[in-house]
Amino acid sequence: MKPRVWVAYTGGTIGMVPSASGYVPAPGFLARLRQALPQLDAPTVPDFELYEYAELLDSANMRPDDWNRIAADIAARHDAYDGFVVLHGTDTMAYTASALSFMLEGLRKPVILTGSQIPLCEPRNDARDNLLDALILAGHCGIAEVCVAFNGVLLRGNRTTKVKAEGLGAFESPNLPPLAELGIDIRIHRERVRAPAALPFRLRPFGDAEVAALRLFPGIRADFLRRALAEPLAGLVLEAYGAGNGPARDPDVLAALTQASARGVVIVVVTQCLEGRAELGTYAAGSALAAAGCVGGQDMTAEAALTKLAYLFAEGLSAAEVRAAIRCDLRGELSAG
Ligand code: ASN
Repeated sequence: MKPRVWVAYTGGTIGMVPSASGYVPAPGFLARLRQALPQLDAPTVPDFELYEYAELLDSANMRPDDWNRIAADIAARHDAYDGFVVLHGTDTMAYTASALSFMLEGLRKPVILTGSQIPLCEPRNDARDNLLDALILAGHCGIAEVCVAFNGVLLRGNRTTKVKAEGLGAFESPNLPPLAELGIDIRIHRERVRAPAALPFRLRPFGDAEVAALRLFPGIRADFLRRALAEPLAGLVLEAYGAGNGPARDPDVLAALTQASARGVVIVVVTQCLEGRAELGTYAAGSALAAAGCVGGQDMTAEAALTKLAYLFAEGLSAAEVRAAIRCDLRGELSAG
């Protein structure tokens, strides 16, 4: 019997059509898909059911309530299908993949996000291959993780970041090699795949704790930082330089961070670099951030750090508990230093 895959079509370029103001998401994707892809009936392609969301989004419009909806829809069907595909825009796919990885605790099935850089309606497109790869992986790979399948690689979702606005290889996971490579054969690197958690499957929806991200830049002013850190902010991902360094020469900036941390704002430092980790003790300019109460996010992406903060606050943890948990590997989102 063929495996059964549930496909959620949320929008994104993959299903877009041209309009006067540029590409827009369009309903009726299943019919267009069947027409464009006669191979869908091939014996190697799983059976699938496609669910089209009522409001199809350019993923630039995705919000945490959309993540909650997608997670709840997968959770409701977790036991009934062999795997899941989420068709999604590329702009915020790394955020949704990271969010789903935290929300779907004890996941037992593959959840594969994909999309494309060129819509299916164009004669030259990457939609066809990405979609077929995602369907086949969801039905057959046996990887019980939230992943991104794109341009011939399968990446752990919460390690993924969008690295190209125009190229077809839009995603990389710079701190973790791919879980699988799709060449002539599909090569799965089983040693990189996480075993399912010992916990039973459970949905962990996000609440409304306010979390945000801010990229440091030379000349950042303390009053700007103070406004960003003002109530009701619960957590901030501070994208710092290199190994987790900041403008330690500016006592007002350090005071703004120290005061916010003392009020209970959790400030997680990640690196602006694509590769490597934020370790706050490497330079004095990083130790000063630690002294101001910030925690090093190690080699997490900014996307993973932001959604992990949202997840931990939704679990009802105190600021001290969130600071401790943020450094723990919960879903394969970080490597121990
Ligand atoms: N703006 C599009 C989106 O994120 C980009 C894409 O999917 N390639 O929905």
